[in-house]
Amino acid sequence: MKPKVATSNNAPVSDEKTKKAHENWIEGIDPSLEVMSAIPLVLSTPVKLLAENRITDKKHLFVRNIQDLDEGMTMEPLPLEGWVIELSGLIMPYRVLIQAKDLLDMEQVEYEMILQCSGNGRNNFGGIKGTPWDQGGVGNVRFTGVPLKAILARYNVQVDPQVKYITGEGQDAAMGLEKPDFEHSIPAADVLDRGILALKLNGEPLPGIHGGPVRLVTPGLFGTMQIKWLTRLRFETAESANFYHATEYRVPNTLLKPGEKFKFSLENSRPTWDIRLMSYIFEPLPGAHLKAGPVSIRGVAYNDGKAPIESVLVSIDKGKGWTPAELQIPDSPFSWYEWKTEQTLKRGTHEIWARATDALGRSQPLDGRIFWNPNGYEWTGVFKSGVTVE
Ligand SMILES: Nc1nc2c(c(=O)[nH]1)N[C@H]1C(S)=C(S)[C@@H](COP(=O)(O)O)O[C@H]1N2
Ligand SMILES: [Mo]
Repeated sequence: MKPKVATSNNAPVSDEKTKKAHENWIEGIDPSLEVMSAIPLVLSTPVKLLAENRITDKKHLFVRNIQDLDEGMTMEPLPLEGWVIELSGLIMPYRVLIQAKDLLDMEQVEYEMILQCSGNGRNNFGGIKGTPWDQGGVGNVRFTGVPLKAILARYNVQVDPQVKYITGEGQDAAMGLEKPDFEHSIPAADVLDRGILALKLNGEPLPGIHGGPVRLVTPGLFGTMQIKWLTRLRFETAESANFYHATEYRVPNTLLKPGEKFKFSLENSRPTWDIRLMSYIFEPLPGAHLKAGPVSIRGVAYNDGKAPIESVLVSIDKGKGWTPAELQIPDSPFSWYEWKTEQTLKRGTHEIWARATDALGRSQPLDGRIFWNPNGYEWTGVFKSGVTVE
């Protein structure tokens, strides 16, 4: 298979980067995914592919490695045989080794859920360093695995009531001396409530590139908290001081002005844990050329699963008037909600806007830049699709 050379809209990928990625193109990944970085591998999904199916096919699913794992650079599953996950920290017994293959004999649960990088939509903030994500760092997938709670019960592990965080580590290692090894702390309450050690993606063994053979998956949290190639869980009283947890992947507790300097500490900021409210317009796609008259408009909306999405409003006149779209309530609170409506468009150029609101009263700001933050995380602004009507 000879993949096409892909470019990102806002940040043309350097020829060198694209060449490198394509020399080692992973068989089974759609060649129209955009190369954001070759090493570590970062691939973005064109929105038109997201729009094709309710469940994002594994060949279309974005890839975001902060660190590559050599044996994980494949769409094939990695062997469960010999893979060990260590539990340590404030637990009794103080160290427990779990053979990944034994998880197959336990009861499995499945979540249909959003997997989304917290940097998704970063380009909307304008001029922020980091992976230049447009809207392609998200997918709606099914993860299947064994609840951590059930594993603790099965292995007779007692968790000290002082434990507040569970820190996950993967088999991958730092890709240079200047950076530490990636890890994240997740509130123990969330992981114990619904975290699973996932063995499957969309009903098939987890591909190496998506964290096989075992991945810590906690529905409702941003992608960076979904630890691939899981090798260890530490039960702790405090959040990790690791660079990726304590400095990166955080947002300030206060609103900043665009460009304002900010020094992150554990106290003045919080990790990008819960997925922010989002909407997408899948049809018509940005840049579409349409015929005047009735136009079918459809898309999706999602949040962290803590409250149902109550409405998606659509505007064809930059927010002067809004029409409620027909919303389809999914079985899983963690997956995306599909919505649709029909509007009559006159000749000219238009912006179609979509705005979601949930039962906690949260709604998307008309201008998402009010949540500007130095690393451009958690974009939650109204989705805007510019189209031309002839
Ligand atoms: N061990 C490990 N887990 C990881 C990462 C990583 O580099 N190493 N990247 C994280 C980030 S930032 C994201 S957005 C998701 C991406 O998941 P995907 O590559 O399956 O799409 O994995 C997360 N889990
Ligand atoms: Mo991410």
